[in-house]
Parts: sequence; structure tokens; C-alpha cells
Amino acid sequence: MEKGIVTSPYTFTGDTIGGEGLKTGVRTLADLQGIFADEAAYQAMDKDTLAYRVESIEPDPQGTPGGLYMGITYLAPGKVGKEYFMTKGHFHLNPESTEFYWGVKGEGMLILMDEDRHVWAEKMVPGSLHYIRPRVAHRVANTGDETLVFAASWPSDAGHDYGTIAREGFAKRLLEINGKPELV
Ligand code: S6P
Ligand code: ZN
Repeated sequence: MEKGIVTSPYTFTGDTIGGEGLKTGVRTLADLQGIFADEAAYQAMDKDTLAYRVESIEPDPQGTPGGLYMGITYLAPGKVGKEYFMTKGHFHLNPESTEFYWGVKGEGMLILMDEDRHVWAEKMVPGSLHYIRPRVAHRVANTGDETLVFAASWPSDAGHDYGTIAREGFAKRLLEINGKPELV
């Protein structure tokens, strides 16, 4: 190859990323204990069921100011009672940090909640782009019957506050009512 011209160590095909230092994280239903409303339905399910997998490229150490990360989440279809499979959801530890999500495959809902516990949702479909503003908690539910694939890019110094959502939850839940998703 010509001097000074190199190949990027990372790849992005639309629904996969790869390359140097690719990280993979897996969440089963066991990892989502306490987030679904219907505890009896949750207890009746196989806790080894895969809920989602996240693949990410994090070129700089967590906490590096000015860095950017990119990840793809594969969220399985399914419900616990009437509630769709969803990600744990989080605020960022650095409250000013923002994030982009975009829909790649399947159908879902990005559920957002500000610090006053006001909740709203944006429909996620292939090609939808979602800007998550500072101080807004975010989680995604799969409302379809295929794996929901979405990508995200966030600052390397955003950090994740899972504790607040684990303790207090979101003020509304996305349930299937008469065959359609409803925030209740
Ligand atoms: C990271 C970004 C996503 C989520 C992933 C899983 O800032 O928001 O990669 O980590 O969608 O969701 P959660 O709430 O379990 O981190
Ligand atoms: Zn985030």
C-alpha cells in the first residue's frame, strides 16, 4: 500500500461493526430482574433466555474527554406478560452528555424520561435517527416479532448510571394493549 495510507482498523456494514478491540456484552433475562412489572410472568420464564447483545468499539479508555464510542444492540423479540423485552435503560453519569441512536432493523420504541420523570417515546424503525439530550434517561423496547437492531454513538466520558433506573424505574411502561404498544 502507498506510504502513509492505511486501512481503518474498524468496519461498519450497517448492521454489524467490527475490528480492533471489539467488545461484546450479553444480557439474559436473569440480568433484567426487577425491571418488568409482571413478576409472576418473569419468574415463569427461562432466565437463560437471551434478551440483548451489545457490540461496541471504544477506541479510548472510558472517561476520556472528547472521545466517541459506537455500538450496535441486538434486542430479541418477546414479552414478559404484556411488557415488551427492553434494555435496562440508564441516565449518563456525566449529566451533560448526549447520544445518537438510530434504527437499523425491526421495530421498536425509544422510551425517554427527563429528571422530572416526564416520559415520552419515539418510534424506532430502520432509518429513524434519535438525539438523546442531556439529563434524559433512555431505554429501548422491541415491539416487533424479529430482532430489533439499533446503533448508538455516545461520548467516552458519558458513563452509565443504571442505579437510578434500577431503584426508581421509568414513570411509564410500554405494554401491548389490544395488539398495540401503549405507554401506561
Ligand atoms: C451506550 C448505549 C447502548 C446501550 C445498549 C444497552 O451508552 O446507550 O449501547 O448500552 O443499548 O442498553 P443499556 O441500557 O443496558 O445500557
Ligand atoms: Zn446512553
